[in-house]
Amino acid sequence: MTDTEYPPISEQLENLESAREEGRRKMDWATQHMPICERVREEFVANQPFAGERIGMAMHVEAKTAILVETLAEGGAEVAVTGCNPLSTHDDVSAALDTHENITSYAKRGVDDDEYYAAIEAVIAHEPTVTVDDGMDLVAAIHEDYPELIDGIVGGCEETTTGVHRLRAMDADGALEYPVFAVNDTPMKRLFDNVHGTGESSLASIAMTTNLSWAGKNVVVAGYGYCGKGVAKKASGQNANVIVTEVEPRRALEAHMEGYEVMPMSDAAEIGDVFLTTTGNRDVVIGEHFEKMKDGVLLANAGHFDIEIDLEALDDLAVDRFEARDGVEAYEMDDGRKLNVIAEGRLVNLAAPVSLGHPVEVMDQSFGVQAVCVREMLENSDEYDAGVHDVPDDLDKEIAEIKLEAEGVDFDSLTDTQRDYMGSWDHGT
Ligand code: RBV
Repeated sequence: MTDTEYPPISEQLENLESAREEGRRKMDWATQHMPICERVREEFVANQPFAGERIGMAMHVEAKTAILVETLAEGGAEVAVTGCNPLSTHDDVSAALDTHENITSYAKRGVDDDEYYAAIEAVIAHEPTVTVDDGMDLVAAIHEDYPELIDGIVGGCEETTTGVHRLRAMDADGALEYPVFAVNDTPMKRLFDNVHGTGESSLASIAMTTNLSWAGKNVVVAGYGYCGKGVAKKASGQNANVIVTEVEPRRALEAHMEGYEVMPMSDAAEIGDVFLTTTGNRDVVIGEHFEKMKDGVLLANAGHFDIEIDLEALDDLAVDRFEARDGVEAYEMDDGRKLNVIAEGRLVNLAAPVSLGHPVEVMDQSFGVQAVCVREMLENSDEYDAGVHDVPDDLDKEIAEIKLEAEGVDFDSLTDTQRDYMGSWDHGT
């Protein structure tokens, strides 16, 4: 492995031994609830599909992600990993990972922009043959600053909606020079992770951070994609009155037919108690909205980047700001109203001090898909040209079947007659 200037986590922490122990304890807990990754790991240990490969990763480095990292390393890869958000890393887990002989972890919580990108460069210095990204920062850095490495890269995998969106834009510009799987877009990922994972973990993080109730609140959910649907459903399940804002007419109608109030953000701003953005876009809650908001509102973001709530505008409007609680910054307006921003407007389910990310069970599914996608990319690299690729459906089904078996859920299969019927067109009344 190449020496890099940015040091691995083990060279950055005091109390390294106790950090490693605590990180390992968190991973031991997670793995007990990750039967898919366990099964895939057994297969990888036996077959060593990644022998001789170098995998570079930029993800939320906490216990569940660590299980994916280990799963890949135990399949024979050398893995270099860093964070994909300055606040989502658990240093103890990062330290525990870094003890593995095939893993180098550069992830550290609370890094500034320079350190964040230095750690990404440190991963790239390992000259990965495969990249695994959450948000596309690795792919972007390689294309912009290290294009000479692209020839040696077999392909990549992308975890999240925003990353896939960026990759598709890059592909449309003809700028994406190696194949990448859109892991986010599989049913086993987005119907569970985006919906249930985002819904449960965002609400849990906000509740734990504020100690406030959902019941009886007006909760404004910006964006009714998969994540917004999850947040709206779970908030409604906690007895909140849910208001949805949307820009896409069919999604707005879907939300309306689901029983939510739908209105523009400029109207919702006046009545919301909690605002939760899930759009993946920028400037969703802006100056004119802050001016109308009630005293004491909570503002949080569950989208990948911290640009959905315009914090610069909020800061300009504020006459004072202070840390109201751990993870809560209060912005005081000149009329005395206080607007409370949670986790600096970064994705709240991972970036608040108490956040733990999505629940273990859904990440087992997402990371199970990731693991078999890395295997597929290396096994059948000839089949994938530069560009964004859908994950083969059989791989996604393989993960679903492992999960159902682990849950002890049996299900039906088609008879031959049924299969013939479904494949034929010559039947009618
Ligand atoms: N996510 N990871 C976690 N490791 O705890 N929680 C959520 C974790 C992923 C999720 O798959 C989503 O697509 C992405 O984070 C957004 O950055």
